[in-house]
Amino acid sequence: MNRKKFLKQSAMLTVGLAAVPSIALSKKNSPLKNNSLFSSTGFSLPEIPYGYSAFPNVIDSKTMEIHHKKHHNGYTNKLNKACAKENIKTQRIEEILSAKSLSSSIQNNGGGYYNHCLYWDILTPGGSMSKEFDKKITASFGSKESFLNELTQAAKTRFGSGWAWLYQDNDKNLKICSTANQDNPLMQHVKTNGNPLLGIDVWEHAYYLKYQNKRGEYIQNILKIINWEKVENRMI
Ligand code: MN3
Repeated sequence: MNRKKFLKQSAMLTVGLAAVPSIALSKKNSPLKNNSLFSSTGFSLPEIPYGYSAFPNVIDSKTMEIHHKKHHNGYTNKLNKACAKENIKTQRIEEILSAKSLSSSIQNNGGGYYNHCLYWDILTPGGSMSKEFDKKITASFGSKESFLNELTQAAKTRFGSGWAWLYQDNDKNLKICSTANQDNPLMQHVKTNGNPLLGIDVWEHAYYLKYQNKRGEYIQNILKIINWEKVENRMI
């Protein structure tokens, strides 16, 4: 990173946060919208605009409800506790997660908070890629089919709990990766560092009630309900 860019990015940070995000993060890019802001009560659990029963053939409503009300809510509460304990007052979760080093509590709960906000945000009952985004995907991965295959493989082969991602690396190239636990590409210790565009939760809690051990089927189905317009809009 050159000095000018470094200074520009440093200036974006809230005073007191001793870290620099490795990529420029725009407000437009946040999956969190107003939920991203700290208030006197901290981060809040975002609403799911389409409800728990929006995707009966892909994710059953019980899984959606437990995932949101229990898992995501748990990460939210623990993140707020960790922020209070560590005196973190920055406004945006993206900035917190881009810090040079993270406590395990912020890494796990901040990651869990952000990843699930993004996950809910990029699902929709029936979405399609714009021609322009389709072209970008084809230019980066050879074809839309090979892109979907590569993403599916990343999600299927992630050992244990974690996430598969479409992200932009720090040169803004479109890339696919997977991360363990609640890690994501915003985190500096993650080698595939960059700007997350799409995240697929492959923790068993995301699919086990409906699919049991068949993670592959869950992945195949969830790719049918991606809001590609939102994924595209997250590009920087
Ligand atoms: Mn989850």
